[in-house]
Amino acid sequence: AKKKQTEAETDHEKHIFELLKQMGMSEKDIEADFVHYLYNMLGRDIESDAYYQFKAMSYTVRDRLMMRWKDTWKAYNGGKNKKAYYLSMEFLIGRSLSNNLLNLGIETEAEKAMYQLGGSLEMIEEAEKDAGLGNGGLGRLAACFMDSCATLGLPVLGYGLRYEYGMFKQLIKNGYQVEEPDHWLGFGYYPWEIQRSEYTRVIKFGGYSRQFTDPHTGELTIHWEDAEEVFAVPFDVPIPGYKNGVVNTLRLWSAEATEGFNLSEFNQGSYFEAVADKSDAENITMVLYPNDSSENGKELRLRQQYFLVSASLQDVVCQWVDKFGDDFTDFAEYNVFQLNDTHPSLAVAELMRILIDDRKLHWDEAWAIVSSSMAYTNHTLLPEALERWSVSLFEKLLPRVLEIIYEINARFMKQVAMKWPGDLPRQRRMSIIDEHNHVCMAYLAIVGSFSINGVAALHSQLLKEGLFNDFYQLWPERFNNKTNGVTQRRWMASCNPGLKTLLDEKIGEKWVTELTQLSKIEDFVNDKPFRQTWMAVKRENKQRLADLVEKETGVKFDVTALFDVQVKRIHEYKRQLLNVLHVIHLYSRIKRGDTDNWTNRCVIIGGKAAPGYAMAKKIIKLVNSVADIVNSDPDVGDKLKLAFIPNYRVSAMEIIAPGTDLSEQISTAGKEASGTGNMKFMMNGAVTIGTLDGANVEILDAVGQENFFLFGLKTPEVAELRQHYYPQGYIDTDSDLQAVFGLLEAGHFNQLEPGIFDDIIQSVKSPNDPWMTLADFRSYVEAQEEVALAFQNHSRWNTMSIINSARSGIFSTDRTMREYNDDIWKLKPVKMP
Ligand code: B1N
Repeated sequence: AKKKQTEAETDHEKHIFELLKQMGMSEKDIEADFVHYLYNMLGRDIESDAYYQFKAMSYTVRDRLMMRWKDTWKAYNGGKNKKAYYLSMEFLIGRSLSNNLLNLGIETEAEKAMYQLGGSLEMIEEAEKDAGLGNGGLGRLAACFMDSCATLGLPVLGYGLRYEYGMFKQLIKNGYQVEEPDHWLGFGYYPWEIQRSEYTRVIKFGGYSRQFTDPHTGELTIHWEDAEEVFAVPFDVPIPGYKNGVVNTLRLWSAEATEGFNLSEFNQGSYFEAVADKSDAENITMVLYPNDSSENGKELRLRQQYFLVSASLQDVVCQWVDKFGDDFTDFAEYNVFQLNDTHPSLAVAELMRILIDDRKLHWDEAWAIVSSSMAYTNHTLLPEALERWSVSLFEKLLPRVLEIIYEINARFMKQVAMKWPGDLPRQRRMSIIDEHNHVCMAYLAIVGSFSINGVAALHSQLLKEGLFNDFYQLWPERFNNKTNGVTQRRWMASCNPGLKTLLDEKIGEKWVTELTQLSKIEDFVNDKPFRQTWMAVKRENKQRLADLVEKETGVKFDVTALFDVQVKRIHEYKRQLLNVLHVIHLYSRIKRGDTDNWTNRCVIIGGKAAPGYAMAKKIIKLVNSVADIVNSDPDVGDKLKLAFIPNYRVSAMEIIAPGTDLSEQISTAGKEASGTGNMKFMMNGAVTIGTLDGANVEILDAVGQENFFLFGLKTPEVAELRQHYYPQGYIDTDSDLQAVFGLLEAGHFNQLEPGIFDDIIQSVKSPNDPWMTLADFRSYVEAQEEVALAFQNHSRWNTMSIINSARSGIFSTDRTMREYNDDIWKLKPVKMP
């Protein structure tokens, strides 16, 4: 009877699935559903704000993902399949509507549907707010990874946090950055997400840990008592693969107070206070910390990290137990966790805690599982970005987790002593607990992981030689490189329709899932009509960018000029200052009439500064101040323009990258782990001016010296020069530099605000300037002169542009994900019917 019943159920299910699968993809179906959502569900009409129309279209598209999503989930969870979990504090998704339409293959249908209704798809796509749940490269990389995994059919789940407020909105007032909260959810929900309260997990903080011996069995167990508890509620976001029927999941956790939160206060009769205190719990996922590459050290940040890690690991372990009970013998063969930097590195200790305290495994069994299921990616060498949390904060917030970290360290220290007997300095250097009583999160991650990778060849090399050298000597086999990439679906196909049309016509559509196909366009490098269209596409994209600049800043760009662009977070190591010094140098040349054979240039700088990073904020002010003078000087005219684009974000880059001629990647050698903007520019036919840093090294390798403007010191030269760096020497021997500092020090750009740039001037002139800006000035100016000459030869520039794009095939995250999978995850891709 039971069997009959289940058969009947599956029959019903089949029937339901048949009904759902009739979800049509035609223009008419889309039109009907759009109208249904707009009028019936949202209670709006076709005249209403574009934002509601965007929502209606998103629901329409999401409907068409649901069955695929369910089927994919089934394919992953049906048998016993290995899965990977990408744990990340950031997923910088940006907009999703156009991306999801592209991946479903129904862009044209949606366009026609909107046209029928008298609307425009483009307009409603632009009404979508960016999901800015990340700071910069690290967060955007996670989003590109998700897109590629879905496209490759890899069973990878993203785990992150559903911040109420994402990356702040940057306004520019009187040239200064002003931050405004980014309430990206608007009123209500994100249209792409599905709340799944049934998978809510409970997260503990505080209290104390107590050993407990069972009076009957004598068994020792550990209890984490008197903790405050917070709910982690998951919201799932669908991640469709490109036209392959796969829909992967990004699961974002949101904090909610438990009913029992502050129960003691309730019991003491402080009803009002107890309810008001609910906000303490819910604050955990209130806001993204806006620091890129710098440590923050705030208690709430540690809470966020533990909240993410504990919720995600409980989620995975509970699903395991539901299916296989308490048998964990082959858990590590079927589960692998990729840690996106050290931010989720508490996972090492938390999985130990879950396995030992909750699942009653012995230490050695648990450690064997943990240390063969964790893999750690490092994203920075900057010492100021390395996370260290004080032991006292741990004692207060995560007492039980700290005990486990102590035990991990004690056992690890024994191992170090065995390998290097008597080498106390080394033991001190390698201890997870440092001499200032801080937990070094990178060391915890390394000790607990079977794979440790950097994000570009140079970066991975420097990790082995420098920062993690002791660990490399102990475990050389754990270290590997995985050069970053970007997804060509968003960063070419979706954001550069002109280029897509040209490529599809010339080499077919295969490049969309196999980017190395781009090399085929080199066959057309001498084909006249192709070259002309290539240039025309670039011209059109430059016009789009010029329109954006004018709208945002009022500055008018001449599209025949060289568009010279540096967009990224503002940081001294990225050297936006070097760029500004060059602009001042050009301005000074114009003023003294040194303009023979001149190339007109429009310089764009954009990026956010961490709100507490005073020097970065001052650099923004300097850019704006120089821009004011340069752009209003009639002597300058079209020869030179400078614009600071406010509120740089994913959706802005979708216009900026296609419209750029020259990509500025000018960090001090050895400081930029990889960079990914450099790849987006390259794909879209920009030529790079750059140092030998991060992935620039590999870009140069791919395009050759003749298609890249290389300048500056190399990493070992930077290290060597540090010993005797004397910046005044460069000024004394370089009249151009003297002219630049002459203007700066005379207050030419800040006549109404005297002295405001003194700290900037001092910092670059200081022998302690870690970024050695002046050391690279001459060589940068010379490289820029070559750029200017090359650009005058339209034909030569066009060839360089084509070659840069043609050879960008290796910088697809499809390649990156294949490498992660081949070397680290070892997942079986699924094929959906
Ligand atoms: O990660 C990117 C790289 O391409 C960049 O070179 C690198 O700078 C960036 C703390 C970071 N490294 N570290 C961070 C972000 C947030 C935070 O709170 C550090 N971001 C990077 C992708 O590999």
